[in-house]
Amino acid sequence: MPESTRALGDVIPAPAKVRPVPAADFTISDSTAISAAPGAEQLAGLLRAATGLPLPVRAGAAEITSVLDETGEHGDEGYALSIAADGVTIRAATPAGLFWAAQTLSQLVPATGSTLPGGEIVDRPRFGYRGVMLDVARHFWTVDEVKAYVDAIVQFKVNYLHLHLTDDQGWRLEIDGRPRLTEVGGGAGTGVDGAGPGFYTRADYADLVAYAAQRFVTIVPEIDMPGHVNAAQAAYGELTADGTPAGPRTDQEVGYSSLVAGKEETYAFVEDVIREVAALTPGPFLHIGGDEAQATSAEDYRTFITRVLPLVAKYGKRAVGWHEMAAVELPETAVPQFWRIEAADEGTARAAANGSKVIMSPADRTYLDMKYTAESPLGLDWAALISVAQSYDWDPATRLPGVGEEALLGVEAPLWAETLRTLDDVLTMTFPRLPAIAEIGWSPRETHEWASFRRRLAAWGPRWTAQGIAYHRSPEIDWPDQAGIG
Ligand code: TNX
Repeated sequence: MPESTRALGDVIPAPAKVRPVPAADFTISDSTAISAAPGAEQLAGLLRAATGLPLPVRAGAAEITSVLDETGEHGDEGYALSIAADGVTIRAATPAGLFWAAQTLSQLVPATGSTLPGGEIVDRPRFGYRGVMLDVARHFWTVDEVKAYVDAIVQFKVNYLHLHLTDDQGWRLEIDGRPRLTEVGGGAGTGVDGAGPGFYTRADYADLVAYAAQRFVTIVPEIDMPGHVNAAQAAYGELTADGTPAGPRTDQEVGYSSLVAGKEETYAFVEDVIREVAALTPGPFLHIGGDEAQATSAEDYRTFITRVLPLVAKYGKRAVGWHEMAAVELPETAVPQFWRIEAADEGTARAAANGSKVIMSPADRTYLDMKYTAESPLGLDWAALISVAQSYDWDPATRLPGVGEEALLGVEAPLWAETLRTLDDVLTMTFPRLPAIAEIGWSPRETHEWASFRRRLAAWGPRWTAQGIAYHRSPEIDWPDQAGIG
């Protein structure tokens, strides 16, 4: 039986504070209006989609009101939501807070009917960085596909989208003055198995950045270096040791390509790219990769990273890098992103002790490209098989010795694309594991409970189906629309 009223706490990520008032339910009807206020059109769009009701936005009295109260105590992204018999009020100090409140409210619309559960939610995130990474290099995803992905992830209050723009098999962002990067690296036959060609023009990228920003998602562009650069070396021979352009590569090997740390052409190239990417990116972060540089000597690696970090700062950005970057002493503003499966990492701990904030992406918990089970048709398995429970059952603040709660910027779930070919593939690997990571990033540790998460997650089955979002129907979850199937 589809439920006709949801419980006030039936939201992912779990809200910080929930106080139900059972007598105070509010039913949205065809005469309900939304007050003209910041974010009203986005709120109306969400509630219209969830209820099918007209919900006009109008000036003056209305049953659903939002209030931007900059003196309020909700922080950068928090909000208060009050549902009473005569209407709904949301308050936040920022438009982002109002937007996240709107996501919460739309999740409280039941599968049938439009009665919202009475009471109050006061909510704010545990971490300021709740990210997901999309690999657009191993397979290119169009602007429309990435926009659809943004729409899917914001429902879980994910606020950063890291784009892995370059790798051995492709270069996906047009760079002024370096046209061959995308002519060669984004052309036909690029991507794993040659199956993922394409690139973003500057205008495409700006369009994506703006679309995400309207939904309070900040793009983090990654230019992976000094390894993972075969596509760049195929475009420009000056980037190889002997000056000969590399041949294109479409296999899944890693660790064979490297920029040349001892060549000035390398840094002229890197500066051109960083200047361009920084200029196109309003967000504070620029990711410089730094992973799996097996073809770079340890000394060259340190030389390279030490030269590149100040270039990122020169163009006004904070450097993020895979945690190998912490082989050099990092400035406090630089952010190592831990991605391995080992129980400890000395470099990351040292960076945290020096004041750097860390992004947690342990591959055995957060990697959305890992198979769910040995039978999963998509994905890899080098780090782990990751069930929904496995992606939920960890705490970023106890994952690495020396990297506690205070040292964390937040969490991110990377989705590598070697085995993915369609947007449905991307969504199937993302859902339902991203909601687990998003809850770990947003919700207070005290709310963390598998039985509760599992129950709340089940309600997303029919909602994703209605939204046309593919997801993995993991047998760990009692999907309500599974009754009677097979
Ligand atoms: C390791 S994770 C990589 C990527 C691969 C991924 C596949 C990381 C920083 N590097 O090059 O795509 O494994 O899971």
